[in-house]
Amino acid sequence: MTLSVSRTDDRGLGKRCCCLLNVLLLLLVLCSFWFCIRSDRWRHGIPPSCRPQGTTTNLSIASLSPRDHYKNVTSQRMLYEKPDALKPPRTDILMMTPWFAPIVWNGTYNIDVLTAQFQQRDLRICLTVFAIKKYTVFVQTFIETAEKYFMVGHKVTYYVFTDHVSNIPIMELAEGRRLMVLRAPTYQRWQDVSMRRMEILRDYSRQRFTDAVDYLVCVDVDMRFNDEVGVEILSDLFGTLHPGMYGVPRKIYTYERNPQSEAFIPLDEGDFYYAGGYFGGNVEEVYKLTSFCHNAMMADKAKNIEAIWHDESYLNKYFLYHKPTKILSPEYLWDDSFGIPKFLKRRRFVTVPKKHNEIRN
Ligand code: 48C
Repeated sequence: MTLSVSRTDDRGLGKRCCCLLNVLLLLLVLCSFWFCIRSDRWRHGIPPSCRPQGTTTNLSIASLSPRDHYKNVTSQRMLYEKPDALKPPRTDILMMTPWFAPIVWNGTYNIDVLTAQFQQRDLRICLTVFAIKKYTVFVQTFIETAEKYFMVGHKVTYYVFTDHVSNIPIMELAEGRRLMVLRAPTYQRWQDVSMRRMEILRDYSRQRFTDAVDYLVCVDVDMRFNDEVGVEILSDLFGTLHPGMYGVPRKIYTYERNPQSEAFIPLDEGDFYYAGGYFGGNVEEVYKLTSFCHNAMMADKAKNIEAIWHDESYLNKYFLYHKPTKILSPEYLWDDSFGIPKFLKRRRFVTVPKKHNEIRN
């Protein structure tokens, strides 16, 4: 069968092709015009702090506070041992992650140099804890030991979230230190109390901390400070190695393994196992972390799923795909029931012994 196309058909076909081409051209022009409009609106529609790199912002350099000008920090004359480029200060532990985030261990940094740098930035540090129901009993020891060891000499505001404001003791604080007691809702299950911390930290990061805080440090309250914790921990986004999981293969990590859960991590993935009781960073990063964790928990809750270690499971999922810029060693969150291994030169923040079933119910 031959396919014949007559002349009149030829002309008709030619006209149709020409119209089609015109329509396509018009569509192309309209689309590219629309795209230009959209992308411009997208760029100016998001808050300055979230703008992609390289976009023009209306934030004039002069308006940045000294705290923002990290590069304006200078060092003064100081005497200390020269670092040796060929001999690391410690060889018994990992000092740096594969993505160049420092892991903070005693003996691997010079606190005087770091303090001199941070001191010039006049930092406002916020330490947050939740003391809901019976956990108010831990606040006194927590604050007393923080006064002795946590960021001594720097401006620190304690934010204590509680359902019993009257149970929080009035305490004498050093100069430059404040205690804010804020009401927080309570929940029947201790797991919910623990998980809902992410929601409250998200809301405060967005509404209150933005202009009042430079770094957030979010920790468990049933703990006490036992040794110095200084500016060495500060970074845009930091987590802490869990005291029970620092030396095991990734498939042993107690990640959430249910593929239906938002906290799911497969057996062949995972860098470290991070403790739920100690994380922080700048306000924007903590906002993103807490927002992710809360949204993920709510999505699981809607499917009647709760991750194996609650907020800690969602935190680990977040850190897997949003790598922390610094990691604290288990010196910063230790449980003496694990003994004192050789590599553990300092125990800076330790659990307070308690009978879990009594204190939680
Ligand atoms: O404040 C409470 N009250 C509770 O009844 C249960 C948990 N909490 C908060 O969540 C405390 O701030 C706890 O430190 C934290 C959950 N962490 C723990 O219970 C252990 N440190 C694992």
